[in-house]
This record gives sequence, C-alpha cells and structure tokens, in this order.
Amino acid sequence: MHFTHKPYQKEETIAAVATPPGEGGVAIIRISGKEAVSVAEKIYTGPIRSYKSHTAHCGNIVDKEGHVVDEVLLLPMLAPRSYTGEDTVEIHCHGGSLITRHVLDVVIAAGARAALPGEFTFRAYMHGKLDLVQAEAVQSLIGAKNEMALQEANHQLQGALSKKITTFQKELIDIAAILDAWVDFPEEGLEFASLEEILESLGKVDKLMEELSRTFYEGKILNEGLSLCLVGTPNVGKSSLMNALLGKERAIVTDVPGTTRDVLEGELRLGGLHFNLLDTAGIRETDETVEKEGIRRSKKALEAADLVLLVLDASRGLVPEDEQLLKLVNEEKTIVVWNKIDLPSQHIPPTGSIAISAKEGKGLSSLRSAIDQMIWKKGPPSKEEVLITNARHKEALDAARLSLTKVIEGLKTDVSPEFLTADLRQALTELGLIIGMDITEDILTAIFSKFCVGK
Ligand SMILES: Nc1nc2c(ncn2[C@@H]2O[C@H](COP(=O)(O)OP(=O)(O)OP(=O)(O)O)[C@@H](O)[C@H]2O)c(=O)[nH]1
Ligand SMILES: [Mg+2]
Repeated sequence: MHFTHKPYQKEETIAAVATPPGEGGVAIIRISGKEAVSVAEKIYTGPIRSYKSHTAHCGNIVDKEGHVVDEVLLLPMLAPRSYTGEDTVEIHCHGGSLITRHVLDVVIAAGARAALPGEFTFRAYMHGKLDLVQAEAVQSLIGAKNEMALQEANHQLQGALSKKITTFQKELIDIAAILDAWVDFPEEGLEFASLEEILESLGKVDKLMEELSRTFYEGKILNEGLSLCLVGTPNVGKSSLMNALLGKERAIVTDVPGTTRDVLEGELRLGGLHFNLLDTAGIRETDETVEKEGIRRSKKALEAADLVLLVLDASRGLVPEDEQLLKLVNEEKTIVVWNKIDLPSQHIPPTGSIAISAKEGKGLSSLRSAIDQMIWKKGPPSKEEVLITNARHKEALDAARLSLTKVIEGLKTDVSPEFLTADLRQALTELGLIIGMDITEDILTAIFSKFCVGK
C-alpha cells in the first residue's frame, strides 16, 4: 500500500487572506508556493532573500506605481518548515477590510493566484504534512463549538485516530498475505495460520472497528450538538421552561392554551455541550387551521429530536391527552418533566421523577443533570478516548466492516480464497480512504472545498 496523491491543482503560487473578514488589529495574507518569495520580493521594500527563515521584518508593501499600500510585518517560512510544506510568506498588515483587499490585490498582481477554499491545507496534505484525518481535524478545530469538541479535534490533529486506522490496516494486511499465499498455492491449504486463528484475528479487528464506529454518536454530539425538543399538551408551561432554560424571554407565555403556534428555536449551552432547544405548539385535538399546522410541526420536531422533554402540569394532573402523548414518545430519548410544583398539586409526581417550577426556576439543576445522564448513558467520553466525529469516516469504517463480515462468513462456509482476498482488499481500501490513501480527486475536492478560503 502506498499513497497515490493525485494532482488536484497546479503547482501555482497561491495567496489569500488568512484572517476572518471585517475590521481587526491585524490581518494576515498568506502566500504559498515555489514563487512565494519572488512574488513577495516584487512588492516589499526589504531584502527578503537575505532574511533567515521564520524571522519577522518590518517594511512597506508597494504597488506597481511605487505607492506605499501599507506598512507591514513580513514573515518568510521556507520549505519544508511551513504549514503547507512549501515556501510561505506571511504579510501581517493593518486589519481593515479595504487595506487587506488592497494588499491581496498587489500580491495577486505580482503573480500569485487567489487560493481556493482549503487549498493551503490541501497542500499540507499533498506534501505529507498531514494525513486526511488530520486535515479534516483542522476544520473541526476551527469550527469547535465546545471544549470537548475542541479536545477531540486536537486529538485527531495529533494523529490519534489515524494511528488506530493504521493499526487495523496492519492487522488486515498480515491476514491478506496469508490468504494470498493460499490463493497462489491452493493445494497446500492455509499454511501460515489455522482457519481458527485467522477467524479469531479477523473477529478481534472487527470488534475494535465496531467499537470505534459506535463512538460516532458521541462524536456527533460533540461536533454538531443535540436537538432538545419541548413537547406537551397546551398550557403545561413549555414556553415558560424554554425561557427559564435560556435565561431570557424568548417565547411568548400566556395563560391562553394554544399560545405557541410554530416551532421556536433557541441556542442553549449545557454541560459544555451545544443544544438546539425547540419549543413547540401544545398538542391537542383541534379543528383550527393554524393550530392544526402547528401541532403537525410539533409532532415532526418530536420525532426528529435527539432528546425530548415531555412537560406535564403537576397542578392539573394527567389528562387523557397527556396519557396519549406519553404513549406516543420514544422512552429512550424522553425525560418526563412535571411542571408547576409551586402550585398545590393534583398529582404527586412519582418518586425519582423530575419536578420543577418553570415560573420560579425551581428544580432546573436536577433537570439539567437528568439531561446529562440521558446523553452520556455510559458516562462522558474520557480524555484519552478516540472518537469518530466525521460522517465520512463513519461511512468508510462501516463499509470496511461490511467487507470484513463477508470474509469472515466466507471463511466459515468454504468460499474460494480468491473471493475472500478481494473482500479483504476492499476492506483495506475503505480503511485507507479515511486517512487519504488511494483517494480520488472528487472526494478530495469535496472535502477541501468545505474549508474556508485562506485555510
Ligand atoms: N404557577 C406556575 N405557573 C406556570 C408555570 N409554568 C408556566 N406557568 C403558567 O402557565 C401558563 C402557560 O404557560 P406557557 O409557558 O405559555 O405554556 P405552554 O405549554 O407553552 O402553552 P402553549 O404554548 O399554549 O401550548 C402561563 O400562565 C404561565 O405563567 C409554573 O411553573 N408555575
Ligand atoms: Mg407555548
């Protein structure tokens, strides 16, 4: 197995603004490629070629007419000691959007090409500075919305996931070699290991791969957050609870049943995670057109949600509509919340259930810990655990497992070794895709085009 890095873009020198748009203290323009120093030389007043790599220098950027565009700090980073692995020059200019644009224009007029999204990281990948998992981790690192997601992205950037995948590959390559020998000399049978030994090794790898694949649930929680949907019959206090959790008056609260007509969304951070909190219209039988549509949307949101808070009114007690809702929801993702416990109760909530007063903000901390427990059924991931956070990785891992299962089943049912080696190779190819081996240009383009320009 070897890396076949297919050419994706030409060997041109590229440039882009690497800092976010808008006003700021400084903006950085990054130039990368064989001509990076020559391009910078044409527009900068100092003797760049005499500078030591990785040292900063102060000078002016001038346009073709010799007008000073900006006073800047210039930082050459020569190959291979740069992010892209190519000669790179960074220009730190004043952080206004217009001045940044002018400096970039001058750089481009001097012979660089405007970089495409993710092109710098793509080059880092092409020059073997990062494998594909690590390149994707750069993107996750930038987009991390919470501490745990950041920690996991860092983990992957340092190669923890790549190492796991390579270990699986190594094990499978060893088995492939044994099966290859069997294909070449079928009359001699399995020479270097017994069938039981091979099955055992394959089973072990498959189990580890399954475990890794299962971490995607946690990975997704970290990266994308969760949707948390408030449902209940009218007037039980869903909107009041939304406001209490968000700490602001996001939703309209009145004593008129059927106040909320549409699904309302709010961003919530809880226990270091990111939630999309949804308040919905109270569910009941109605002929009113607008309310009916609202209820249809409530039910849709209820189904799609990762977690559901089913709100009941303790002061009123259960009504038949509540009972119907209790039957409708999926228990595994639902927390029943008894609200209005500040009022005299018609119904004493069963022991151990969550009892709150949205109005007075009582019981919210026990609700928060119930949410936490529901999410991390097995406890939150440890710092050392390697998680899958990317759907592409999950798909490839599952596809590899599918091929592996064929090999295992085939070995048990005396399928001809040629078919087994083909399936095993397929499993290896799928694993390779994760870290960027034998990957096609289309996939690479799709991955890197999601990055921002300048990264
Ligand atoms: N005493 C008391 N009243 C509450 C509590 N929570 C909500 N209420 C009151 O109950 C009424 C309905 O509250 P909402 O939050 O609008 O209820 P809802 O479930 O969103 O209602 P719909 O949008 O109509 O489905 C309002 O008068 C609230 O002030 C609570 O914890 N205690
Ligand atoms: Mg409401």
